[in-house]
Order: sequence, then C-alpha cells, then structure tokens
Amino acid sequence: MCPGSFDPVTNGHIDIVGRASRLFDEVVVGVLINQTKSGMFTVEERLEMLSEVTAPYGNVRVMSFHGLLVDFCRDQGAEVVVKGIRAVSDFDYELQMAQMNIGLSGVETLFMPTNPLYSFVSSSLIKDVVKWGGDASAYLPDPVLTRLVSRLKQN
Ligand code: COD
Repeated sequence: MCPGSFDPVTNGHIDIVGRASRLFDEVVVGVLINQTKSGMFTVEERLEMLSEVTAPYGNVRVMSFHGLLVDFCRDQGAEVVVKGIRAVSDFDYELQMAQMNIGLSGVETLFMPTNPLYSFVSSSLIKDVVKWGGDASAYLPDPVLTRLVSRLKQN
C-alpha cells in the first residue's frame, strides 16, 4: 500500500511506487479523500493522473479511500504500507503514524529512502514553483505538468 494525497503526483511519489512494484507482487496506490481539505485537483483527477503514470508498471492499482488507512489496507488485503522518507523531518511524523497503524491493526510500515534527485520535492512546493513560472519539468511527469500549468492558468 502506497498511500497519500497525491495533489498532484510527483516524480518522488512515482520513484517510491516503482520501487515498491519491484518488491511486491501487487501495489495499491491509495488516494485519501480528505473532506476537510479540498486540494487543487479533485480526487478523480488525481486518480486519472496516477493511473496514467503508473500504467507501465503492470502490477499497480490506483484507488481512493476515506477513513482510516488501516481499514483500507484490511479491505484490500495489503499487509505492508510503503512510505518514502525525504528527511529527518518526515521521519518523526511517519514513525508516529507507523506505530499507531501497527498498534491499530498490526499492519507493517516499510520506510524507503527517497531518491536524492527528489529529496526536496513535495506537491505543495511544486505547485508554488509552477504558479510563479518556475521550471518544474524535472520533478513532474509530462502529463501532470501540462495539467498543472493549465489549471493554474484558469485560476
Ligand atoms: N520522495 C519520496 N517519497 C515521497 C516524496 C518524495 N519527494 N514525496 C512524498 N513522498 C511519499 C511519502 O511517503 C508520503 O508519505 C507519501 O509519498 C504521500 O505523500 P503526500 O504528500 O501525497 O501525502 P500525505 O503525506 O498528505 O499523506 C498522508 C496520508 C494520506 C498517508 C495519511 O494522512 C493517512 O494515512 N491518512 C489516513 C487517515 C488515517 O489513517 N489516519 C491515522 C494515521 S496514524
């Protein structure tokens, strides 16, 4: 299980999903439906972009979920959550979530060190860079960059 907001999916996310797809028979990418945070892209748009960019892997399914991650893992038969760690600052929060999740249901969390090419990449930073005309082409897949640029032009 690779969960997240994916608003939008970046090359950092894809790197983790791709590496997970080599370690496990099947990978579920779970997009959180967050009722309190609307985001730039709708959940349907995020699913579309994720499906397009993960299609080459063959063993990756993209789905949305709401509520607890551990419940979604149980429903999908996923026994391991895979998380990318960019920096020590990620680790503090991720460790807390991993321990809560194992306490709630026994689901394991596997931390993968980020590819150094993407260690500073986050969806929110990328949106800001593109908004102000910066070149984010190294950090986003082409179809995602195209959609982001056109979304920002509309706003
Ligand atoms: N390089 C490597 N990995 C990265 C990068 C990068 N550049 N950017 C992001 N990642 C990885 C991280 O592992 C991150 O966790 C994941 O991708 C998703 O990132 P985001 O930013 O899209 O998503 P988040 O951090 O907003 O997602 C948080 C969750 C949805 C996973 C979390 O809130 C959750 O599990 N919610 C469900 C409710 C629940 O169960 N709550 C109790 C938790 S204990």
